[in-house]
Amino acid sequence: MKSQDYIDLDLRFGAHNYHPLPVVISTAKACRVQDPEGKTYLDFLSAYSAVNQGHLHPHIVAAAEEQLRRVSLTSRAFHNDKMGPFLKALCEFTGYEAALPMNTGAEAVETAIKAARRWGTEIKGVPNGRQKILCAENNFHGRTLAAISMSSDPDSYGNYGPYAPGFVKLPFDDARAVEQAIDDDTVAVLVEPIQGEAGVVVPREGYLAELQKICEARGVLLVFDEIQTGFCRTGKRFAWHYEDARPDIMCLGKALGGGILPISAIVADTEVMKVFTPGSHGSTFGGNPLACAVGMASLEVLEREKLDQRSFSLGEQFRKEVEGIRCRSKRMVRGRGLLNAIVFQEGFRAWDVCVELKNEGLLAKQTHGNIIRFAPPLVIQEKEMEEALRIIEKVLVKF
Ligand code: IF1
Repeated sequence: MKSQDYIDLDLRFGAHNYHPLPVVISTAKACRVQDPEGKTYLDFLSAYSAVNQGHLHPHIVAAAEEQLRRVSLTSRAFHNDKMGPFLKALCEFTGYEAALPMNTGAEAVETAIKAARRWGTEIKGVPNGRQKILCAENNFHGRTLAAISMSSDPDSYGNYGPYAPGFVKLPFDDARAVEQAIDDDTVAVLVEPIQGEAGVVVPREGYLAELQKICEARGVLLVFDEIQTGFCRTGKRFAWHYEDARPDIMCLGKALGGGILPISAIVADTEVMKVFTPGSHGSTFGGNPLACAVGMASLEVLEREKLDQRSFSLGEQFRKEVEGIRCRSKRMVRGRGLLNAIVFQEGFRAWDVCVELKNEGLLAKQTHGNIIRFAPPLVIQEKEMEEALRIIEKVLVKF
């Protein structure tokens, strides 16, 4: 079958909840993917940062294969011999005392919300039902009902009411607004340290540290959603490391699964994590031995290959070179590490650029119509980065 045949099948038998670029991927290795016709592309999306380690990293594949010969799924009704070692490795990698494994990013966010609400009632003393969580406008925290109840994007939340109560949306990058909105019922502040879907919006320096100080002073938990920004994507292990603004809870996902399985978690210190008691939260698949083996290997790759440093230095190069490209419609290049975006003028159809980039052999996706996100696997080689920059220049000069 040809690419178009697969696209037709998707349209004929699938729900139309996406508008993908017209490209079909059938194989992949490291930074490159291939379509059924055999054309190869540089992957500059990395499944929205879930493939930081590169497609089918041999170390992660080997861990999965080995585990598939042992045991894949036990449920949490029993212990398994992979979860403990994985959680220990995750705590050491992140610098927290405890971790709670789930599957998708949205579930990690739900878990953080539940932890914060319980902490609010059981430790802080907020009456149950009154717990309030402050979040940011233009956030993206996933597709569950709680996550879309925080959303300010009608595409995400439209006609899905009634929404979950207890969330207050405040402007992003405005610590003063947070300070003023905190009241006796406030249990947490939840933000992305860099807003991904909003178009890679990097807050002013000092914002994250200010949030941390305000939350500490007012007895409110600080929760960072590092699902997209985490695991070396922004040039540090976590985006909050730029400001040493340690949150009380981190939501983790995407690259924790090394591009192989959905693996998510929250990490926190025991003081917070102890609010979970038997029966109060869980998942059939969370903490399964296959996921734990893959998660552990994913962390090992990030650490051994120093992907934080690669991401940092290649990101500097990327932004510098893209800033230098002559393109009439380009307004701004922004980002950290290898999470970057080109912002075009208002009303510009970035989709057309993505189609041209695809034709030239590079895959990237627009957000908000006039912004393109560029997020290659962090294992990208210098030569591949140069190849990508030549393609981006060749296409951008036409716009
Ligand atoms: C889609 C966006 C990126 C996330 C943050 C939680 C989640 C995500 C900060 C939920 C997920 C994904 C979802 C994916 C597209 C993608 C995305 F454009 F929608 F916003 F990356 F930028 N917190 N983001 O970015 O994680 O439950 O999906 O595992 O198609 O919805 P999930």
